[in-house]
Amino acid sequence: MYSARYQYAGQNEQHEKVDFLTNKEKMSSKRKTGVVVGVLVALLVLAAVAAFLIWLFVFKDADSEATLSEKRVPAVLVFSGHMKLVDMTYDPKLEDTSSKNFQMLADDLEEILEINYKKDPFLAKYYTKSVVTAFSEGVIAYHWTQFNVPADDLEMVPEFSEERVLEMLWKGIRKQGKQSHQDIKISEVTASYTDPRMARNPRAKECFYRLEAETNVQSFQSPGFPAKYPPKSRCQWQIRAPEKHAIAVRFSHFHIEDDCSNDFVSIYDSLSPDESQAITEKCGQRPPTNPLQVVSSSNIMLINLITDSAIQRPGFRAEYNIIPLSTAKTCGGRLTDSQGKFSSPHHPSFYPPALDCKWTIEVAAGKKVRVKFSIFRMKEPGVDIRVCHKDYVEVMGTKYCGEMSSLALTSQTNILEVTFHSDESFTDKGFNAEYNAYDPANPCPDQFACASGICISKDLQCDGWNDCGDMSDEMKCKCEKDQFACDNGMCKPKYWVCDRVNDCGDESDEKQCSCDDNEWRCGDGTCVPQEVVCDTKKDCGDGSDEASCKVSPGICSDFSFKCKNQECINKVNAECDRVKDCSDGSDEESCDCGIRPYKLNRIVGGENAELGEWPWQVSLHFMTNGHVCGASILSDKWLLSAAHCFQTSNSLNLVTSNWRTYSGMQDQYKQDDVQLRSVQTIITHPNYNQMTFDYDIALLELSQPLEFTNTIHPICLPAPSHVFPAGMSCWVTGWGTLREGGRTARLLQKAEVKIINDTVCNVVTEGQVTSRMLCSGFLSGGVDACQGDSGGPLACFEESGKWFQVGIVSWGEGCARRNKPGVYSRVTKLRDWIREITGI
Ligand code: 4AZ
Repeated sequence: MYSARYQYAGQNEQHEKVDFLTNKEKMSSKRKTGVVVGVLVALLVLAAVAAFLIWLFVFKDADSEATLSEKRVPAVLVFSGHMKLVDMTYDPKLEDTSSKNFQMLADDLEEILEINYKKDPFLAKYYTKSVVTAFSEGVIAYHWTQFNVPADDLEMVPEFSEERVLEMLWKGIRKQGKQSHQDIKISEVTASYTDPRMARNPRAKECFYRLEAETNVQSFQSPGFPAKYPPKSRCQWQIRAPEKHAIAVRFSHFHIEDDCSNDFVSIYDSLSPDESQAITEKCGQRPPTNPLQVVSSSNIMLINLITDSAIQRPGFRAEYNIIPLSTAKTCGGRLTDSQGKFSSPHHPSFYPPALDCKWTIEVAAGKKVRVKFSIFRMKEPGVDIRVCHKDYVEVMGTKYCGEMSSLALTSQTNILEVTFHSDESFTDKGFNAEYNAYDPANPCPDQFACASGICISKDLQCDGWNDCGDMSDEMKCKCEKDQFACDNGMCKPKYWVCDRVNDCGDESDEKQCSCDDNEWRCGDGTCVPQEVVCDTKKDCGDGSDEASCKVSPGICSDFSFKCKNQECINKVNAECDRVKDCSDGSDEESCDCGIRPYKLNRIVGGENAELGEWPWQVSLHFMTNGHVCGASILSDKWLLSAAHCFQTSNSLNLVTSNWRTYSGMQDQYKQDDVQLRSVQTIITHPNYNQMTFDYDIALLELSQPLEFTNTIHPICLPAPSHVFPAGMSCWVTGWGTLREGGRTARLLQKAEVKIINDTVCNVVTEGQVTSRMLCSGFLSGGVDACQGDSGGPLACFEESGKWFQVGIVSWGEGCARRNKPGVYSRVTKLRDWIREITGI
């Protein structure tokens, strides 16, 4: 695969799902230290608590479909936090919940909490219990308190604000000296709203673990791992380290249900599940290449596993150890070499909370500094990335946060300062950066200097493509004869005009293409009379006039989805869209395809695919030649590939025993979890034409069925009526050569390409495409499939949440050449033949 493109933020990226609980996003997460905030804030918090409770008890109740008006459920409210005890020496025995010391002090504090809460008649009415869960040096006591509000009093719920609870506690504690327990003095107290599922009583010892971290790596795992965690788990791990140490935890295996509101793991930089000190909350499945790793800011950490009764997954296994606090919190420094690298603390692990670092880059006088962040992920719930009021990187007075696939900055002088700040809650992977000194008089020797300071090849200037990321390479261009002059001054290839893609950015390349009032514009840009639309006859070359017709059921055209019972559905892309359209349900049958079982880290730059990212991709090895062609998984027994991989001048290519198929592979030199299968039958299309590459399709029947795993899963096949419009972004994958005549790739490559309008395709291929072919790529060149990618899939992600195979890599004039896009076999046109042979 050839790929010379630079990826920009927001360009059709699919970001890793953010796993924070949605209800919590609405919650206030500011650390409360007994300060009573203004009325306005109190009202906001009240509204947030009310919204959460309504969600929790009305919508979230999975076991009941009844609404609040039909069935009122009592509310359980929990507030958790910590108290600082003064004039008390810390006794390590307090760490053992079964020790006398723990029990006596916990009992006293629980009593103090109860007395204070009960002084407020309102809180007293609903007060249920207070529990002290742990102590740490300081002396800090961790606590939570539960209030039960009966169903009849639900309207009282908004009265429970963090401010009210805190005010009551604080008032009582100030007067504490005058009451019983005079020996206990509390100087600070916090309490914030907490998910009741996380309120655990360590004295009950049910799924509650105390771990002592040390230099040696130790491990722990969720109950039932690697089989399944139990339903309705409420597990807690309190991890401690010696003073002046931080704790590092790495989840080597992590597989929790995908829906974070049901099952999740939450990690705290505290011994209390206090939202204001949450490090992260995660669910889903993570491949070994993207493990979850976290570091605490001090010598304590709390990990919770919460599950419901619906779906159980294997859970997790984690390794933990200590790092001296001096190492854990050391970051920043002076960088004086002319080039170098630096990254956020502990990257790619999550950086620790509450940390500030500063890097001062100083290069030779007269030079300037260019910094490129290749990975940038500092994402937090409820943060406006224009303000970045929580965690951020600051360069030349601008704060950066959120997620960016690339960020390049240049200095004004020979010195550049980069500061990093993480607050007390929610951390992330951070960043990886590279810098180099450059001469401002000649910032990019033999290259084009973008306004942002980065350098790109001169050939990319004025090629119609935004290579700089800030459009500076496409401004002030003199358009060539074969280029279209956009209204905004840019030049684009003439072929891009009227292809339904807004290439100029100001729509000027698509403006002149509208049809007359009584006409309809086809997908390929041609105009047809309005009355021929939805007349069950194909009038547009691409059939788009019949693609989305809501004609009466039963009327069948080439563009209808045909149900098994012969019924016709006149709806675009009806198959596997999670809506049952056929009365026999056949449009939603066999839809366990086109999904990625692994949750992926999609921010990694470059074009290497991640393990499990394309689980239908197969590598075909021929005799002793190693990888020669690609294929895709259709079912446990059938692979789809290109006929030209088998029908060659060499008859050995048709001998099944000469082929080996590798599924679940990412690295050609690694065979872990890869399934090797031999081929039982090779079936090439009877109409395959070696001269024209028409009907370039082959089916391989495997000798042994595949076992589907996280990295091995079939892709969905589109129905013959499926429409993939021009301009749609799809992905081609393979181990093909990285440039024309080059060597095949060791790691699976991915490239984003666009479906090209059929008329343009026909022009650029000089009429060589048949209706069994389609073009995809970029007319400006730079990204394409290449030798060795043949037989592999061109996959498009549909709104239904599934990947469909639109094409099979077939041919092209060279690779990634200007105006020479890749040509693919058109799967929709060959769909019926696939069904005939395989029954799929
Ligand atoms: C090949 O030789 C080949 N640029 C595959 C795809 C393309 C070119 C050549 C498309 O297998």
